[in-house]
Amino acid sequence: METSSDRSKILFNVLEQRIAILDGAMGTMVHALGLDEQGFRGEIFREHGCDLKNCIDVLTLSQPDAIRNIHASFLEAGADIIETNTFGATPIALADFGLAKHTRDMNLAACKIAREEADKATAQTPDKPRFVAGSIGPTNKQLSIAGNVADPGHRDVTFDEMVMCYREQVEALIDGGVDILFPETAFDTLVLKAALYAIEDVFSKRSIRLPVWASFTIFEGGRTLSAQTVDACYQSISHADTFCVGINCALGPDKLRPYLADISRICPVLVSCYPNAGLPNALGGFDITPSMMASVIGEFAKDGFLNIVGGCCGTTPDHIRAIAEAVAKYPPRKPVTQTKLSRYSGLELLEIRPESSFTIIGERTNVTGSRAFARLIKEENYEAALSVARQQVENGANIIDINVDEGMLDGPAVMTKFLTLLSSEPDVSRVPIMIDSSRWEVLEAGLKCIQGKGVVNSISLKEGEDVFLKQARIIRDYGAAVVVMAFDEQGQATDIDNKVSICERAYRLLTEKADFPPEDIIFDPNILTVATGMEEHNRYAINFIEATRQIKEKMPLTKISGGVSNISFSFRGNNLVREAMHAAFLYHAIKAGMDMGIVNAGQLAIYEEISPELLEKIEDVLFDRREDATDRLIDFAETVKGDDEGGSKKVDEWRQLDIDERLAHALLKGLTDHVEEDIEEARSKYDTGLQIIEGPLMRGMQTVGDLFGAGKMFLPQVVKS
Ligand code: THG
Repeated sequence: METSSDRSKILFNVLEQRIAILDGAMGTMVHALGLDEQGFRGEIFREHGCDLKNCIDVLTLSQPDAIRNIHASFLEAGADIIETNTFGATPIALADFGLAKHTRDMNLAACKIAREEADKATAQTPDKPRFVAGSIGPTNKQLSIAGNVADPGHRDVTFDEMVMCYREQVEALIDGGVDILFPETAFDTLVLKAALYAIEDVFSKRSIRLPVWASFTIFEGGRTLSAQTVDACYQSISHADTFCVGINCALGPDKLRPYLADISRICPVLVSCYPNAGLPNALGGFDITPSMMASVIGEFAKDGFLNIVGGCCGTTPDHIRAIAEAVAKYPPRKPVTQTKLSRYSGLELLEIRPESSFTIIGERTNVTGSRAFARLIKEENYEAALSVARQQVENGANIIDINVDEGMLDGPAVMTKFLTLLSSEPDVSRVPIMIDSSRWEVLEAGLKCIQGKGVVNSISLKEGEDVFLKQARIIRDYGAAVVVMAFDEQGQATDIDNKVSICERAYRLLTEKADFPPEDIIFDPNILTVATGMEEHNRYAINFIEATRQIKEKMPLTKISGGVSNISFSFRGNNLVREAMHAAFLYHAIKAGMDMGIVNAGQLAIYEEISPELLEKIEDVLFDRREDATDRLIDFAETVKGDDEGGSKKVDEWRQLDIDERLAHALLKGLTDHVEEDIEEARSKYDTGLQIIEGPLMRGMQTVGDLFGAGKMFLPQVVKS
């Protein structure tokens, strides 16, 4: 007897040879039958307590021959793969029709009908084997989008409930003998992640695997309903072992083109597309004819975008026949080899390339790191707490770190609430999320709330290898990247060798035993406080920087991060000195290979702007250059106190400079307060406006370019300038 793994081999063989054809729309074909309420009920559900009209899935049980005929007509039209009639056959979706308890029989019966028809067609044309894909729809519930706009923090279901629901369907589909598991028409990536999580869970419990194919749907602007871009969406599910990813339904074939091109360009697995025949017209019909559809899809095939193609809403056997003919002469797309880069996503993709500038992780959304944020969270003023996150993103944060670790708070509940609310704020949730906690329950609660590919901050070898690996595998199952602290059973690493060897040990475990891609690992070799007066702390900055250099040399695909504000805790209350220390520390750490850091976005000083006197004293401390370095910095710090509100306004000293220098300074710092008076003054000095532009302004821009090039300015500062 042929087993499912034999059939997988045959399927992959076909997909190497040619573009495979998926069937068309079940719903459209059913609609054409013109069934009334009694028709949907059939004999079996004659007495059922609620209306069943428009419950396509129930027809598997009430009108099995109708479903069988639809499969047969698509197979006859040339489909290589047919979908089981199970799009809505999950307990959650079936509950609307009072049919949840029929989930298993419905899925089993749907598989049986599809299997029999596919096998019959295969027997008739042995050189064209046919396959059955178990259709898994998005349900009628969302996880990333509020069901009710008036209550953006509420969800009708949890991630765990969604996983449970999908698990039931997946088990039945596997028992029913499908060749492919096919979560499709995903419009909320977190729901898709739940389906993939359930699939993986069933696979590992049964020690089996089947090919998995995921397809999502997009709207105007090329985003999912939950607002993710195509590349961000792919990144969110890139951890899952899919053989094919694609787009279906959506905007109709012609408008899909740019997004299909995007996914085809980045995707290391096969790519599919099965558009609808346009949106339903005023009469409920579809306007795109088989030949129109075939000509657009033929172009996609010609341009090498496709491995599997078919039709969604409104497509009939005639559409499938025309599509099959149009693509027959083109070879299948070749999957691309993706460069190994660290990639994360929120609503948008964040890709860290070798030439990328420093990645800023906003630190303010942390109850232990910000009194203001702590107060807002404790008062449950979530609206204002969200604006702290927004302020970090507006000030250039590429990722936001979220920490609600506080004794009085219910960590998992608060993390869930905050992340759920955050997902309704597209201007904030466009960046990836770093879930920061020292409690595992809080980290796992956070993982269940993010539709993007986020980062877990952090795990370590503190409690030994078993706990470490267990947590790492779970993080991997949710598809997140991870921060690993240089901490082991003996404690926190402070010297260079210890930091490096702990990271190497963690690396081996993660890559060899938890299937973790190196590019998803972020090491944090501990930024510890200097200038504390304790001699053993004097080399903390040097040790971090040197460990960074060695870790990057030994494990080049990994990333290095750290909590930058830790370095300056000795100068609490003196933000001017703290910010200068952060800038100086980062300047050197980045040169050594530090990729990202948790910082107060918007409060980074510019290295070049630190007064030479202060810089010298700071670098004496950072590099342990003299015995009395700490004392000298403390004494000097007394004389240069900035305001404690978090700004570093050097009491408008720069206003004393001459006009050219003032313009250059304002430009460099992005200051607009005095712009009008200064321009007036410049106009009286220069003959023409152009001379001002070509003179002081161009020189200012030149400086900005030079500083950025030398790693002395960060991207948000350049943008502000
Ligand atoms: N590594 C990793 N994660 C981390 C840290 C790290 N997460 C937490 C922390 N360290 C990084 N975040 C902060 C946030 C704020 C401050 C320091 C580190 C900070 N806050 C002011 C203070 O305490 O003086 C608070 C000022 C205020 O209340 O507004 O300095 O190292 N992986």
